[in-house]
Amino acid sequence: MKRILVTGANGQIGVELVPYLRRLYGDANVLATDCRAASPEMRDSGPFDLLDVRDGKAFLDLLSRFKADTVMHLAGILSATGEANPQLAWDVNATGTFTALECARSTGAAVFFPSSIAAFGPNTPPRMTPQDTLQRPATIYGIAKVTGELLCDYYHLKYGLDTRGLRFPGLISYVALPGGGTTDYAVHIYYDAVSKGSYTSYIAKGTFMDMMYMPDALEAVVQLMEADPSRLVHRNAFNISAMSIEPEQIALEIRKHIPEFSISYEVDPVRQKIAESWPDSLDCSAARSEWGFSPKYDLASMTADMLKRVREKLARS
Ligand code: NAD
Ligand code: AKB
Repeated sequence: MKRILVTGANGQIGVELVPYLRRLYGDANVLATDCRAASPEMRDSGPFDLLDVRDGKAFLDLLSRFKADTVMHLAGILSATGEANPQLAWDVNATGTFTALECARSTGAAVFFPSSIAAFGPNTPPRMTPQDTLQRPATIYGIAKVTGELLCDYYHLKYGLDTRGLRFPGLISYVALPGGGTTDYAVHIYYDAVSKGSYTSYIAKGTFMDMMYMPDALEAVVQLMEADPSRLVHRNAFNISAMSIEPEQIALEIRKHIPEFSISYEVDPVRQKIAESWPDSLDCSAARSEWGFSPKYDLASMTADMLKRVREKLARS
């Protein structure tokens, strides 16, 4: 990777991935794009252009003009927002991914595709979910993610495009708030712990989902994209996770830092149903053996860092 175009750069991942890539490859070599205007920090630290990923002509123009060798295709509508507007979710997530791949086919750029634990469904084996297994997701978001995974395989097989990707678990971070997903509770809990000392969870006690701290996710993206292609058996849709957790476990960990912290529950049936259709835990052995996936943060170290960073952030605002 030398020159990278990032779509959906203003989102939870993009606001951290773009600066991370700019530090590694040079500010001028990472073009951030989004359909929404950029923050001053994003705009001032390197090139930014407005791009709706459904606009193939504008996409190809930008990709060609920037001479990007890699597209990091982050633009998307997350699971809960997707269930509220399935047509929009399909349009952005599936049509947008097809458009990204078609543009990359025209220029020969490599493509990074962020799939999700949402690519699995209620009849997928839920514990230690294998890399290759049954995928019949029950959300429009998950259906579009499986479509993206299959399209990435297809563009590699048919056109030789260097397509790679990860199945992200819920990502926990303090820089930007998450954008309408089911796993968002695992970010909100830290903000409410610091600002209110309590949290009301929309996900029920005992509902396990995979999660990962953002620094590990950023490292995994670059590790995969820089990996020796001859070692990649799967190429795309690698299961990755750092922890399989449920709300009470996060609360317990927060109490080690804020003893008076309390958690209560007002379960949202829509997001609860989505959460129950996703795996409890993933088998990440393919990612470990094919490109050395090795996350550094567990629940304890992530919680300590999240509470410190959120405290600093809220004190500044
Ligand atoms: P986000 O919702 O925070 O950000 C998505 C960004 O895409 C936003 O800035 C939005 O403005 C932009 N966008 C939406 N429609 C667009 C369009 N038509 N054209 C261009 N930009 C558009 O999402 P995120 O958390 O940063 O996730 C990025 C990608 O990673 C998504 O594809 C998501 O499905 C995937 N992913 C995220 C997580 C997670 O926990 N954050 C987990 C698994 C997969
Ligand atoms: C969501 O909850 O929609 C995302 C994801 C796991 O894909 N965080």
